[in-house]
Amino acid sequence: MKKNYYTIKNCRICGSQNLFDFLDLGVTPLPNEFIRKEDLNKKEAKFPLRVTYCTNCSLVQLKDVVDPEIMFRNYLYIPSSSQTRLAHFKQIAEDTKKRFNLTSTSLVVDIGSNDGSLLNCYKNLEINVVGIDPAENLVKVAKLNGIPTILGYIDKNSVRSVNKIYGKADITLATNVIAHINNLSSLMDSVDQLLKEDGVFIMQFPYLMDLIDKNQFDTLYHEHLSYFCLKPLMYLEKKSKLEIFDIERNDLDGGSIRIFWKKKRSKKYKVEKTKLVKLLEQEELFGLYNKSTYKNFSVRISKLKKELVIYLAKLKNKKKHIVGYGAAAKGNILLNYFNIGVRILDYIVDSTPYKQGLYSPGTHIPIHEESRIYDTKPDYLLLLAWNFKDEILSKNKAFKRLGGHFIIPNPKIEII
Ligand code: JHZ
Repeated sequence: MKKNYYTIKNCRICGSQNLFDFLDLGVTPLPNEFIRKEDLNKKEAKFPLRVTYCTNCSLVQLKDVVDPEIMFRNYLYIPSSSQTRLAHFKQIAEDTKKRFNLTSTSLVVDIGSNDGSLLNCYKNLEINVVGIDPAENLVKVAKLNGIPTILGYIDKNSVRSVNKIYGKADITLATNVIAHINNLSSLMDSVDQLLKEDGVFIMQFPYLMDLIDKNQFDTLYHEHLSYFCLKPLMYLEKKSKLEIFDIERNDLDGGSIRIFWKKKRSKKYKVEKTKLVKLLEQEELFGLYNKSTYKNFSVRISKLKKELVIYLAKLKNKKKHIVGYGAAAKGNILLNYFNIGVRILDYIVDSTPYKQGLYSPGTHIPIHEESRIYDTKPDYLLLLAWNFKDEILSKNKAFKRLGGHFIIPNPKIEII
């Protein structure tokens, strides 16, 4: 059988071989490969999940690269399953419209446009949009929602199609997708081709400082090849035709960062040098450029695993009923790494219609719609989608009133 992953020897940004392996999350199924009932007895494909740190440019990255065709052709995750994310998208559209003076003649291109939720916010502001996405099922949905979308990855072909049919872009967006892309130099070349001379590239992703600080180990999974702070992006900048001119941090997904790029030859936007230098200093002070930070992180994760597993076992000894909340990819990583299966969780609830009726990868826990918790009234809900804690707690006040509790797994175990 063809091997459908390979192991890197060099850093994906700077090429250095000085890689320090600091975390091994085992050999696990892909966290978005939900299983149909009739396939439960079939052998699941599993892949190593090892994390390494480049001591040269400070990029944290996966050692093992799974063929993207396996992960992204049919994709069950949709951003529109959360009101918090949709509100954040609306805000991105309004902010960028204002800041970059977008009008009805402007073009916004979204890389990894999924079901078109983000572009829909621009469309509502009467701005022209086009998406690029490799998931056949989601491109269909986006088109049905009136969002023109090109099926494919960001590469020469998709860029040529956009340029030919829609022209050059004022704004190119990449929210939560840069981590999925293996060849980052080629991405930067493609974006350079997409943009107008004074066009802007905006990328957003969960920020490494937050990930380490808040023990978000479960966001480390096969789809996410890189975990960025600013320093490695400075290395990428040197090799690219684009440069960073601004940065903004926000609270989405447990702490994200937005990076604004422009063409090096464009003089339209001032480079916020002081801001960039300050963040690099903050990263250094926090320890993002030290091996020991990552070693300590790995020790904290082992401790967290022990504590949560013991806590859940005690609840089960007391015959308590526990249900998972949110069949997030990150949740599946936690369940597999902590070995939490059907003996602990009765089922998982999730608001995504595509996930309901399926089973969680590796652990084979059934996934139901959210209302089921009010039928079976479990004692505890293990919050797997912890990044939407506020939204989920606020819509389940009735569960609390019934005497139920939430277990929040990180940054440390919290019972609400
Ligand atoms: P959520 C995905 O990761 C995959 P996941 C991807 N690789 C990525 O980078 C991040 O997104 C950004 C459910 N839910 O968004 C919906 C409820 O059931 O954290 C989702 O299945 N009820 C592209 O999968 C899950 O939780 C609710 O009220 O880790 C959250 O998944 C809410 C708010 C959510 O992404």
